[in-house]
Amino acid sequence: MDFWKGVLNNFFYILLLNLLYGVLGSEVLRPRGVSLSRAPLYNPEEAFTCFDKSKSIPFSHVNDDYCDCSDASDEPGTSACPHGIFYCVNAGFKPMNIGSSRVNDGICDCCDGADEYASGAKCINNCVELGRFAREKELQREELLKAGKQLREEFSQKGIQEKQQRKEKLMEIEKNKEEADRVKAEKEKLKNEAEELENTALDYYRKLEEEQNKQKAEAEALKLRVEASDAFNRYDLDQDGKVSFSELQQFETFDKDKNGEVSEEEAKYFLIDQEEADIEKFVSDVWNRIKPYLMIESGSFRDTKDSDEKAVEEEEGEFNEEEQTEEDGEDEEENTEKEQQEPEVQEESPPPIVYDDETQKLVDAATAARNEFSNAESAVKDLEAEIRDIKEYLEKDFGPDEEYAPLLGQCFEYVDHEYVYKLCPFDKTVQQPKSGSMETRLGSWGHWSGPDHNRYERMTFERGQACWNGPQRSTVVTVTCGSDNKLTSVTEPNKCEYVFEFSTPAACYDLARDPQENAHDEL
Ligand code: MAN
Repeated sequence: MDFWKGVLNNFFYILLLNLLYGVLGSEVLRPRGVSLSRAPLYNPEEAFTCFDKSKSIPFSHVNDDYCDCSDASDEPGTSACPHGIFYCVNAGFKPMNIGSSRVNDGICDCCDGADEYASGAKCINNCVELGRFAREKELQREELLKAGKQLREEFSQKGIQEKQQRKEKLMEIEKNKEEADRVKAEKEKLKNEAEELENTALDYYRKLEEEQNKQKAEAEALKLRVEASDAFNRYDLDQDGKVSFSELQQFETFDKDKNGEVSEEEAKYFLIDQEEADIEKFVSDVWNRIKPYLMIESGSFRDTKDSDEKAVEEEEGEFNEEEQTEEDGEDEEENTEKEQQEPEVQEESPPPIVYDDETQKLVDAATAARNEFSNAESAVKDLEAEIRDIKEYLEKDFGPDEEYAPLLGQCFEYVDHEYVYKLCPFDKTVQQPKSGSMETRLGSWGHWSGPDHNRYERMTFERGQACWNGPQRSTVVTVTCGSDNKLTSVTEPNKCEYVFEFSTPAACYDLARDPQENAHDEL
């Protein structure tokens, strides 16, 4: 019975509310601080039940400045509950929820001043003014959106067209590449055939050359041995089959430092730091050390450096070791090089090989076939590079309608007191000191990084130049609707992390607006 009474009471109460709403517009009788949508939950004819159902209290306890409900629902219009919500009607502007602790705290939070009904604060109701201002703003925003959307449409058309053109071009190039591959394969076959013939024909000449080289090497080795043996006999003064350092001391040639006498050290140097050498040792090692000195003496040592200069340098390297300090390592290296230095005997260069007519024709044919193959090969490579570029372009995410495509290839600047910043969409962000010195890369194009509902509202550029003692530089670009493409602000909230703000018609979408902004039910 009680239940039906309650339903009826509620029904009449709601009917009454609706009637009043019809008469007074949005002014509906409800406890202070309660929103229109929650008004039916406060029925003066009934006990009030806390929203969390934890308690029922007489209706007279609602807004009695004593907190009964743990969810604060019984005190929407006072500051009695710690976490209550006070609803400002703000007629003429937009309604607002504020924390109930701000009720009667002497500060006007609601534009209609409703939150300060008992504090004595002199609040001015400026809701109408704010509403007008907001509507003007909204109008401007709509106009901007309208103009921007028109431009966005143009951008999008351009972007779609660009991709279409590239798709067509790609098909054409892929066809050309099929042909180029075919030509390349054909030219490769011809080249292989020509090279096989050339190889067979050249085999004879290669063997001939090998034979000649072998003979030449043998002759040279023999010559060297004869030379070395002659010298051995010359230096083996006592003819005991060994050349000793004391024998070498008799020859001026070995006076390396030219001080008028051949020291023991100097003589031993030529014997590879030994006391003496037999004929075998002399031929294989000692002669190689002596020969350049003899050649210098006779003036037949041809070298890039003046031979005297070289001799002096060698002396210094070898005998002034005490003077050497820091440059020791380098000099050692040079000495080793010098020790191994062979005299460059002036030889006549061998006459160029002259092939018989038949072979020459095969060589020419193979050279021509190689050239043709190499041309065919680079034609394929060029086409491959073109295909790669186009595919890379086609894979780029220029927005849902390709509207960001026209930004590729353009850069936008922002100048602050110290730097010129540049945003080159899909490429890079940079910073250049106004003094004109080197650019610093603040990031290379990474990806769109906006929230799920619109990932195109943010761009991320990453892997920029490393920061001193820090991370690599990076940039986040927030993208908003604007009547033209413009980099409007640059900040560096954290060291080497840059935030750019960029406005562009490409971002003039019709997105569902913030629900908070749509809460104009009591305007
Ligand atoms: C340069 C600029 C700055 C950056 C410092 C970090 O001066 O790139 O933006 O903060 O380097 O050392």
